[in-house]
Amino acid sequence: MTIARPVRALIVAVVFAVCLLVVHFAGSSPSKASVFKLDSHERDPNLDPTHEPEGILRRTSKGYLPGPEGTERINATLLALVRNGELSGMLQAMNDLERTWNHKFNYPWTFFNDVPFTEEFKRRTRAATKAECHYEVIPDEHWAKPAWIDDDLYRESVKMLKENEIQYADKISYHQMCRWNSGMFYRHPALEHMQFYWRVEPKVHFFCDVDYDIFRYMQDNNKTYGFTITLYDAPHSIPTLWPETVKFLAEHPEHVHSNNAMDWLTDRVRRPEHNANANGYSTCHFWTNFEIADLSLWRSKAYEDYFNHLDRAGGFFYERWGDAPVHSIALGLFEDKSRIHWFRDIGYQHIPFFNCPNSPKCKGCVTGRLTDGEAWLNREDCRPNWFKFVGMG
Ligand SMILES: Nc1nc2c(ncn2[C@@H]2O[C@H](COP(=O)(O)OP(=O)(O)O)[C@@H](O)[C@H]2O)c(=O)[nH]1
Ligand SMILES: *[C@@H]1O[C@H](CO)[C@@H](O)[C@H](O)[C@H]1NC(C)=O
Ligand SMILES: *[C@@H]1O[C@H](CO)[C@@H](O)[C@H](O)[C@H]1NC(C)=O
Ligand SMILES: [Mg+2]
Repeated sequence: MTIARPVRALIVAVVFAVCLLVVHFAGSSPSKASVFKLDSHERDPNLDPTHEPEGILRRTSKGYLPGPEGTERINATLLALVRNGELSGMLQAMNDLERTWNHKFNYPWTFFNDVPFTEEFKRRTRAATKAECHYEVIPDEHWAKPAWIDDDLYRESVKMLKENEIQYADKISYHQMCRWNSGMFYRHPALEHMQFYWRVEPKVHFFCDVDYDIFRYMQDNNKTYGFTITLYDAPHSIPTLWPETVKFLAEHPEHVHSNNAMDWLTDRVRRPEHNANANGYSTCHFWTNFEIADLSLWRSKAYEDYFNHLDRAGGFFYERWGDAPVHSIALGLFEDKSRIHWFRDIGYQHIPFFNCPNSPKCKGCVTGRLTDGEAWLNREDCRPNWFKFVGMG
């Protein structure tokens, strides 16, 4: 059989292209994780149409219809704690996520508030999606300051936190919010049958079209936690969090996972502006305003014991323990680190930080740029530490 010359040329070109692809993807293997830099603009394999990992893409047209009867959806929800006064910021965040992802999958939204949502809030958020919306009031026993918190000690502590310039230290609702996000939200009856959630805050942005079912990806790949950005925390907001954790571990060594990320948690970092770490904890944490997680993490015996220990110690009020360091420490100690996934392909911003992949599917952010704020903010990024100890999985 003879092959016409243009066809031969085509075959040569295809072989050449395949070789290039092989070289490209061999070059982006996890072994290069330790040299990750923010300016390395690798194409994200999950966003690349020529390289969609088998099994994660289910672009069925009938399986994700809106409403309770969706056949392909698993038990998962988009979850937002939000105030009535943040309606416009919530609509903006919803519009971004609906446009880039959820209009293809129609996962329900569940909104939480410590007071009832207004009719206007419900009407306008309902109008922003084809998916179901649920509006839930947080029961007082999940939100109120616990009885064992001493008011005088709280007031004295706030003074000290303010001297150390800890933002929101004097806002009791901020402490309540951090505690609720740490150890309460998953106890709400509205989440009883849910397996996964994706946390969304008002005013955040999403930049990239993502064509696969993120929740199914978590399930199919045995992942329990997904993040986009990790940052260092202000050590003065959590001085006794790690010492309390060490006490807890002495009482409950059985909860520590054999494939833990302890070396990541205790990494000795050098940051001139924050003179080292928080009494043994590096302060590197998953930035939880973005969080995709399996609720069974928080419903586990390990986490229940840990949260109760922390809650009794009082640091959600006497200090300003955030749900980000609390979740991060728990994940680093009690979870198999290989089940934690960096969603490099989800373009995301919560002021003042971005996760911006290199892909034509992203619009509105600058590839690889961490912040459009002041230059020192770039030093807050600690993703390279995660990649160093755990890899890019
Ligand atoms: N309903 C309600 N939501 C709150 C309250 N405080 C904070 N939030 C929500 O909790 C999230 C984090 O609060 P935010 O002010 O963004 O804190 P920051 O991101 O740490 O600056 C946002 O989704 C807020 O809407 C509160 O008192 N009531
Ligand atoms: C999913 O939710 C339904 C009720 O909405 C429940 O019957 C079912 O058991 C749930 N599945 C899982 C795996 O939790
Ligand atoms: C998922 O991960 C857990 C924890 O490491 C492990 O025990 C389990 O075997 C894994 N399951 C699959 C299907 O790989
Ligand atoms: Mg916020």
